[in-house]
Amino acid sequence: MHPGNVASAAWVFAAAPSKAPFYAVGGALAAWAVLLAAFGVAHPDFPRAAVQGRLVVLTTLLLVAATMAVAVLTAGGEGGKARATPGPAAAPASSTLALAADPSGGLSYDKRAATVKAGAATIRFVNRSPLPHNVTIAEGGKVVVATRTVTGATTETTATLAPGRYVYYCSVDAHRQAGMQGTLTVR
Ligand SMILES: [Cu+2]
Repeated sequence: MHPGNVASAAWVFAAAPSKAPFYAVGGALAAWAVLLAAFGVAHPDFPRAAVQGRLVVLTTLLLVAATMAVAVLTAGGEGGKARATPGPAAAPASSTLALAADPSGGLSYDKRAATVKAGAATIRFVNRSPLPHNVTIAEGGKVVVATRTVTGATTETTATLAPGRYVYYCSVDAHRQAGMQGTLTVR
């Protein structure tokens, strides 16, 4: 194994969202150890030459280093993701924006931020509260689409959304000012 290959493999593994690569490299290390032990038992004069011995040591060190690197990178990657992206960016984009109003009558949605796929999108709004609410989507102060205003009901509308940063809010009275708003990322 070439050191460069180890580094690139570790990088690829770090991008993977699971511990699987750690088990893969760890498994390779374990397999190598078993292989080495078996070979040593079968060949009492092993390792014969100094070069052979050095190759064995080098391979073992590389595998150990790769295992440790992958362990650190996979652990760090997961922790980093959890810290850096609070919700929307981490979640895979859907073509449906699903929002719900606080059912107990508070002036808020169930999400402070959301992400939808660019293109034809469905906006589904559940309002189980006794107050009238809607979902209005705007980009740079310009309203793009809005659901009907409903009370104790669910409403749905569709829109074609271009990639960008939007805001969603309730346009009833001063609900937006009271906190009934969030950011929408379209990508
Ligand atoms: Cu409202």
